[in-house]
Amino acid sequence: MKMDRWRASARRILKLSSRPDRAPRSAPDRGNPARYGSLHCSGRSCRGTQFYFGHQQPLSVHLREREFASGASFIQSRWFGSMATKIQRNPKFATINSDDIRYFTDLLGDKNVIQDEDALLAANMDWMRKYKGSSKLLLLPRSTEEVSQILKYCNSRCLAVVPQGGNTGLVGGSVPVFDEVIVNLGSMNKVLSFDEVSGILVSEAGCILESLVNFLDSKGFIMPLDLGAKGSCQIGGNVSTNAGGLRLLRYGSLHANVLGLEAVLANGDVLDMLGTLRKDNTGYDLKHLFIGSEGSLGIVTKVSILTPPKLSSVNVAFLACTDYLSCQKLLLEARRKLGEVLSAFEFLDEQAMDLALNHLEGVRNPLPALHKFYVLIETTGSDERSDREKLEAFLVHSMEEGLISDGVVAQDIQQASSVWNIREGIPEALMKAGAVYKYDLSIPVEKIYDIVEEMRNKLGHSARVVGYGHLGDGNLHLNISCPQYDDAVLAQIEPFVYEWTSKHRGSISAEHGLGLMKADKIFYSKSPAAVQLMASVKNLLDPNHILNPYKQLQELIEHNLMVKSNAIVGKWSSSPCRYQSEHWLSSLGDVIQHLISAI
Ligand code: FAD
Ligand code: 2HG
Ligand code: ZN
Repeated sequence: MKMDRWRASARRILKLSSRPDRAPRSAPDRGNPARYGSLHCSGRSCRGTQFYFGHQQPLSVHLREREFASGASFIQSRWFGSMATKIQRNPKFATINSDDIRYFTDLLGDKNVIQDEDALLAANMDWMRKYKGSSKLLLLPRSTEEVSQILKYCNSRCLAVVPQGGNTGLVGGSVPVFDEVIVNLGSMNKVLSFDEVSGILVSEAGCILESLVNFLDSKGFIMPLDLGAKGSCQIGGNVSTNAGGLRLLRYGSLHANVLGLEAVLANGDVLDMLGTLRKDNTGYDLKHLFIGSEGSLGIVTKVSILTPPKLSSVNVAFLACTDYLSCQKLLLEARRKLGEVLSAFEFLDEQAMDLALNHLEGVRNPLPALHKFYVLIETTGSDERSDREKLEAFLVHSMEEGLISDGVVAQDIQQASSVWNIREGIPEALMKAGAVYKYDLSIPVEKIYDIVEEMRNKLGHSARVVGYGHLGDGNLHLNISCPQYDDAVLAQIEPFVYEWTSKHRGSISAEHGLGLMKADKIFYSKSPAAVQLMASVKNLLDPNHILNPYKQLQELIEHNLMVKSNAIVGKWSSSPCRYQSEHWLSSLGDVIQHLISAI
């Protein structure tokens, strides 16, 4: 019976000692359109996700073009958006002229100054095909000095700039809103040094994450960060979004692993913080400002990162649970019983599994039936026998306690990969299923699934509500999938989802950032005083606000500040959360005053 089945499975646990790193999920053939070549890795390192969908309908180009021609943009249109905010182009920004092109061509050479429409199309549009800008210029610098010259020039001309990495961001931060100059770091892709004793890697910001993974693999190390977009995202983009991913549970966030970085400020100054020390308490640790600042404070050009050694034994289990409470208890049990070998604890619900099975090529259910919840557990350690025994004991105990209703343990690297493919493929499956409203929430673990259920009750049959994510980190990916975008559905989701999260002391952005999607939502998760200080930092480092305009808190600074902030504060005061403090409420006027006077 089930118990026997488990025991049988547990006996068959296979160590993956010879190839501990799982193979990246193979990229489906998406009829890759023309794209600026330097951003592609080649050969083996390209097996991770590459983000083009041959099957997708092209954007409704005529509509888009009309919108952009009118000078105002529905940032997210009815079909591609999650809010109907209309943002006007800021007239203070200059538009590109022939002198500018001449300057950039002299600086970078013809082939690194891209004006070709096809190449620009890819750079103007995000991975979800939800946000589309109308930039006429893509620059591909090859050195810090070139980045510095670009920014110095743009600052002097008041040309707005969007720093871009692999363009895999999920909040619209990596693409222009209007005609901002795109500065893509893809040509700055060299590993600069690797210390095999300390495991400290120094690289340029444009290195694709998977290329670094492959480089380190040959040295017996791994990256402390792993995510489904590894085949395209760049380390500079990862740092700028403070990407979390699948290993955060074990190795911590990039704030813990990035030892130093080099960044170019808006005025072209190069800030050298490229330390390689584990400990350095001399003054403020300024690199942290750039980790997660989404291109709003400077362009990250080099990164120094602490990498852990590759361990010899990896096990992957895919388990079924009958309810969410069992997933929670299983997490507690995994922490207790697997302790230091636990390297991932991911969960997905039945809806997520159904999407993966129906939309991903070559994915099949490793279990004979469908279940309400699934948990993917990975252990990574150095003692094969003891790791195996630990996992076995954990599985048997969890089965006896009724926490698991079924499950499998990968017998080899292929099986481990195919289980990981299910989890990593969910964003792609969602894209294939139609329109999707994405929310990336930090919520106390015991409450995580409540929002999924509440949303389901609210939306009824009008949409499919999908819950999955990094349960070990308290990070839910709430996705609402519909055949097409519909403002009526959106009105039921927002602001409810943000208010709910704020009420439960969560964060409205666990790991994806604010970008354009949540440019005016920061107050749901941060106090006015904190936002005020952020605005001061922004004003100090980028006084002309040329870096990534309309995104993050800049939208608050530049547009409709009073109205939006007051509206949000109204919501705070009606929710029993920490933002109810009268002091904060009364200080908002000062915040606004300060922000306005700072412009
Ligand atoms: P981009 O998308 O190009 O840019 C993201 C932001 O960083 C933008 O605001 C941009 O302006 C800024 N930026 C980029 N490069 C620089 C630079 N050098 N200097 C300054 N600013 C810069 N995210 C997670 O956190 N965890 C996940 O598990 C995860 N899984 C994903 C799975 C899939 C399939 C996809 C498509 C995305 C996933 N993401 C995940 C989101 C995304 O991959 C990450 O945010 C990633 O870190 C973005 O890197 P990028 O190089 O693509 O940056
Ligand atoms: C993941 O964990 C990514 O797969 C994407 O962060 C999350 O699609 C999403 O909502
Ligand atoms: Zn994630």
